[in-house]
Amino acid sequence: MYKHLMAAAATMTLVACGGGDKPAAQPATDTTAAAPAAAPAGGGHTVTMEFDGTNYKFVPHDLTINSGDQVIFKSVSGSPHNVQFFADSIPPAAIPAMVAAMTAAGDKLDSLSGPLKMDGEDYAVTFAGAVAGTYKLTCTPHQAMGMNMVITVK
Ligand SMILES: [Cu+2]
Repeated sequence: MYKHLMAAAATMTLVACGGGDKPAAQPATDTTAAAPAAAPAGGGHTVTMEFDGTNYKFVPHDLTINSGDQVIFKSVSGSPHNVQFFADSIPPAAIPAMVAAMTAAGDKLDSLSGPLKMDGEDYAVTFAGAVAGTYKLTCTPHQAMGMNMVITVK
């Protein structure tokens, strides 16, 4: 019985110390965190940008989406990475839509290239108005190392 009391007292002391040492962080009261900033109209997909010790890669390498879906590219290792489409590797009719999508997503290197992202950073591209077809893309810094993928809009 005494041991139980001591354990309980120790636990309470730790809790009390923990609460007193840190500023009170109350995520539950942060109402802005609950509301997504910009919910995509279509479905959402996540592609990670990685270096596995041998290869630089997008995971998955092949992804099929619907027009209007959003793809979030997450840099997880081996950064910097980016997303670059080539005008001759996407449907010609999709070029205006993809230039607009890359512009809407923020700074870019050129009309079909997104900004460099460090590990832990995301880059979201919404395929609004994207016509059906295959969209080949690469990562500019690791293009020579074969870091590429194919998104199929159905
Ligand atoms: Cu890369």
